[in-house]
Amino acid sequence: MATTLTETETVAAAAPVRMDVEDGIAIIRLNQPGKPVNVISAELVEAMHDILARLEGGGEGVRAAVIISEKKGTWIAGADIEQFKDFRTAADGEHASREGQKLLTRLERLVMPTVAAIDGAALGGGLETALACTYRIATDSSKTKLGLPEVQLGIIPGAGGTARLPRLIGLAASLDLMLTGKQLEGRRAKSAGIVDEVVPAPVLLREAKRAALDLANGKLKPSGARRRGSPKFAENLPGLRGFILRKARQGVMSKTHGLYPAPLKLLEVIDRGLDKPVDAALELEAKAFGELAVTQEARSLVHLFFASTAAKNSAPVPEGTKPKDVDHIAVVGAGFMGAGIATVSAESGITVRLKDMKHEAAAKGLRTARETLVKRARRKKLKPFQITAITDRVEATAEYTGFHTADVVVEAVFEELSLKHSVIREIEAHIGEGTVLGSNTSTIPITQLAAASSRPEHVIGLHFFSPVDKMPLLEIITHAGTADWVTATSHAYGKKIGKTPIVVNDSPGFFANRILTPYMAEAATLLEEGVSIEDLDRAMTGWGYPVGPVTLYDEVGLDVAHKAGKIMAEAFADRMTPSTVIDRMVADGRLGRKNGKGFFKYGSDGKKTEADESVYALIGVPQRKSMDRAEIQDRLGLMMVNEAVRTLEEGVLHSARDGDVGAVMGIGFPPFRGGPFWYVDTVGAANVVERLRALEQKHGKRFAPAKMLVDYAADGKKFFPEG
Ligand code: T1G
Repeated sequence: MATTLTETETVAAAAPVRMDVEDGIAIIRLNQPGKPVNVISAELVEAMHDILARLEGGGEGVRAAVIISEKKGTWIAGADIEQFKDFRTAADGEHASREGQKLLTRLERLVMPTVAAIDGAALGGGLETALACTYRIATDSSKTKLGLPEVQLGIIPGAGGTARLPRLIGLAASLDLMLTGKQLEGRRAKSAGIVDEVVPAPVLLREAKRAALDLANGKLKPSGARRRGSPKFAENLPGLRGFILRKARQGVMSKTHGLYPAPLKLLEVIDRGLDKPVDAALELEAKAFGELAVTQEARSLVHLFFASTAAKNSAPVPEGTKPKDVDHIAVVGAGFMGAGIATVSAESGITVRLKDMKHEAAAKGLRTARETLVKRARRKKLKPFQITAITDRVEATAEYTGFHTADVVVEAVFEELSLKHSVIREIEAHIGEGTVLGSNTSTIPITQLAAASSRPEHVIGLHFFSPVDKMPLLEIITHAGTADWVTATSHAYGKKIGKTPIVVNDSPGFFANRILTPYMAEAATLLEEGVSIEDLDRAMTGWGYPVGPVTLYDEVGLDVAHKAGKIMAEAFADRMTPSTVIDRMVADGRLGRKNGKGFFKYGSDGKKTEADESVYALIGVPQRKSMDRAEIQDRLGLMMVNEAVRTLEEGVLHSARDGDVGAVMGIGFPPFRGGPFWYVDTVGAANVVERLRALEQKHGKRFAPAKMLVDYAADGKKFFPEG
């Protein structure tokens, strides 16, 4: 019997928050309708003001309040980032920040104690809400994450975080959190002094109510109470604060080359606000928030946030295509990549058979996996006891036994077509109908691999990036015959292991290497023209890449780049003809960091030291010449952007959105530029075409702008018209 909701029930159901009074305690329950997470939207702010008015009014026998979420996995994921798109002026942003601050200051000034009962993500405005409460209890769930990641969106905390966090945990600790955007699990948040208690999720509400009553009865003192209002005593020692801020600034400059305004603004706001009353510090925060929220950097990073969550949450398959669950996989080839794939899969709860020709080789792969985990535990990204639990999920073997139970098999053997063909045949002799057969090839067309398969519809490219545990992108490559359930299952597998998957259509180099190759080839050409190794790398890190192209050659391995370069030159001879530089380097036995001989010299610790001057004679350019940094940046940067547009034009990419995610997360395209397509929209297609034409004039046809770019320039079109 369908029940029709009364008008009040409908309104209540649609409300993002409601309050019930239980045993003299107000239980404020968050549950944003129609969204998988709770965010601080205008509706939530309004509804919370109504609740605070009721509590300020007293009269319901309420002695304390608990704020808890009814949504699994998130407490509050921060302000509604969607709203940032509507900011037209700095004043718009400042106003939104002031509104958030007003609400949380009102919460903080409630006469009764308030307890934040946190299970799931409490990020940005979510953590700021908790900081305005008297007491914080978090669960020990792995989904519970606390942090202020605003700088990753090109902004700063705007609802009091820059004032309340330093006053709670001190300057240095709060800077570490706010400048990195790192997210802490419950126990680490407790040891950092952010939360007062950590409890198992099932008893969260009971413990929160107990704490609320104990606070009301004066039986419990919030641990932060002693410190509230003044930074950690020691940090007030003359000069120490200045030292902390100077160090932090140096760290920001070396990491960002000053290309990201938010972290620098954050340091300024905190420094100027720390000695002021909270209200004055909040004013500084709101003003800075507004200014940053309308910067191009912030718009690009917000674009990337939504582009990456959308790529993560939707695969280009017909509606209703059901992915298979992936609980057990097998990896063939226990080298650096194979071991990495086994590690991230086991870390996500998947059991793994790691196979190699010989058992020793497979066992070596397992050791590599353990070493990776030990390093992560050292960086406190993992608890030591978890290492054994994870490696216990990986079984090293030289046999194909057990492969028939695998949901996915990933082939990660040496990049050689005939070898991959024989391995595919071997695997298929041991797997059933329902198993996805993925290849970690980085350049060989999947169509060519599927040609060796008796079930080509099961074959798909699963292109991981090195190092697998750090690189967030998984490039999934379908060939014309790949079945939709195989694509959907591969996408779901990628999301399950914490990767951001993009799905592209088969083509030499797929998307990532396709746009990286002409960029790298142009770098080699500039070396040949006499530009120095340092100038090249400095120009491109100065444009926002994490490392320069020459360093990247040594990192990837000159033999790998040489092999990939040849495959790509065959497919795109008009613009990817490799210069002889790499031939000569490889012929001279220079493979890069892996054998300590490349464009750079390496110390006994394997770390890069300086450019190896002897390279110039080897590549036949005794004379160096200086080149305008902007020209270097244009020749390399626009090569990549232009090629990206071609991949959309040709249908390799399903969307410009995926292109931006793939370029930033896979090959280090500068995030503050939003990706190649967002970059074109930012500077204008006409501007890019004009610069390419100028380069084409001077340096040849390889700079000819893609047709789609010329059309967009002519029609004034954008890849993201909604901006
Ligand atoms: N605003 C708007 N939408 C959001 C959102 C947010 N803050 N967080 C998530 N979503 C959407 C997301 O786009 C996706 O949409 C869906 O929710 C599920 O997300 C004042 C100003 C919380 C850890 O930076 O890190 O607070 O694709 O797939 O993997 O100082 O989302 O389904 O349509 O990512 O379980 C600071 C951002 C904001 C946190 C959940 N907060 N979110 O991960 O789900 S700035 C953040 C996340 C701020 C204050 C300032 C993650 C998550 P769709 P999902 P998930």
